[in-house]
Amino acid sequence: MRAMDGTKMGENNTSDLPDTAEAPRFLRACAKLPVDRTPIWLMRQAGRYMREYQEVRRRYSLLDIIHSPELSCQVTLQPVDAFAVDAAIIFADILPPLESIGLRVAFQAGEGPVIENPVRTEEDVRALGGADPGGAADSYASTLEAIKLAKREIGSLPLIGFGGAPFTLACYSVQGSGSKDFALAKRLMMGRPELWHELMGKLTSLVIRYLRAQAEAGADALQLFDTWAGLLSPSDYRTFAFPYARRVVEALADAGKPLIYFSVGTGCVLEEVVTCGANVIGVDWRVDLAEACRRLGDVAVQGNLDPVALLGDWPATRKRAAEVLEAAGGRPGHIFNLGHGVLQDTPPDNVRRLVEFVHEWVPEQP
Ligand code: 1CP
Repeated sequence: MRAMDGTKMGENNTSDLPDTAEAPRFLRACAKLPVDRTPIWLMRQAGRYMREYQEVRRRYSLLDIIHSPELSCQVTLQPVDAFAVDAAIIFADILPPLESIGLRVAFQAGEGPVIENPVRTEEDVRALGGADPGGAADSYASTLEAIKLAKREIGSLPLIGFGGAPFTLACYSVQGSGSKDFALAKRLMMGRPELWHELMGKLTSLVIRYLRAQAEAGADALQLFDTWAGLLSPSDYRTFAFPYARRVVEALADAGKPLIYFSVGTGCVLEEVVTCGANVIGVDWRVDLAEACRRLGDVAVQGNLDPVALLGDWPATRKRAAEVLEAAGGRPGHIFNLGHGVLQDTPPDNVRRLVEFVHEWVPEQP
């Protein structure tokens, strides 16, 4: 694919983006094309901080919502109706698809996810469905339906599909729950490297299938969440996690949709992160955005306002949002986002103001 000025785009994945001025600004930014305004969407933009979401959650569990295309579509649209965001993200979760390879996923009252049959032994790894879908895709069939429904509702507004990166999925699969350090998972990785690689191979195949199915169902872009990558030393990340994220990106290169790789706590290895080949690299707030852009080179960048900045009075939020915008300096290919998901205590009015502020901002002429 060629950029608007006819120059060849970088080596990272290309997508079927129409090279027209009418293409939505989020998709134009994914392709590093010039935009009229900086596009913005927020990770976890649907969720607990919204009254509309709380109302749905009073009547339905998280899994009820995810397994109902209608409810999932309804929740996906809540932030689209409330704020002028430049993309929707399908309401789902990274863990339920694990059921298609034989893990049992539950969410307990405290909202923490639980894997009822965590992977601990060779037999456990062997038992996982792996590359054989075996008709078990039902665990995410409702998400694919929800994508079709949501696409019908939002028209040209881009819809983002997503999945967990293999390492982050392995963390939950082995640990069996959330954790500060995922020590059980890392212990298996360090103590049984061959078993770890076998597990990662199976998770990688699952994520590739899941993301491809979302693209085919109509998702306009795909994001790979590597939430726990920062728990690894650079050397372990390089050996045990990153190659599998890269394999996902490579396998989806022909899906024709922009791919975003978002990893948390990987500021020290950004130069390697970009070699996964994704169109867009998402960065957290622990790294200065101007520095991240320099180190990442010729790729679109998404981020990176500290989610806590949205909790306080608007002037404090605005100051930090302006810093992010100025650090990106209006470069083509900046997608404004938080450095991680929206927090539960976020006042929705701050989100509304943030979206307006980002859309009003124009870079200073040099
Ligand atoms: O009922 C609820 O509201 C519980 C909270 C919740 C929500 C809103 C969970 C449980 N999952 C979700 C939906 C969800 N999960 C989305 C929504 C789409 C959006 O609007 O953005 C997304 C993108 C996810 C992805 C996800 N789930 C990640 C990766 C992103 C991240 O935030 O790092 C992870 C790590 C999960 C696991 C998970 N699911 C739920 C919780 C509380 C967790 C994290 C548990 C932990 O801290 O270990």
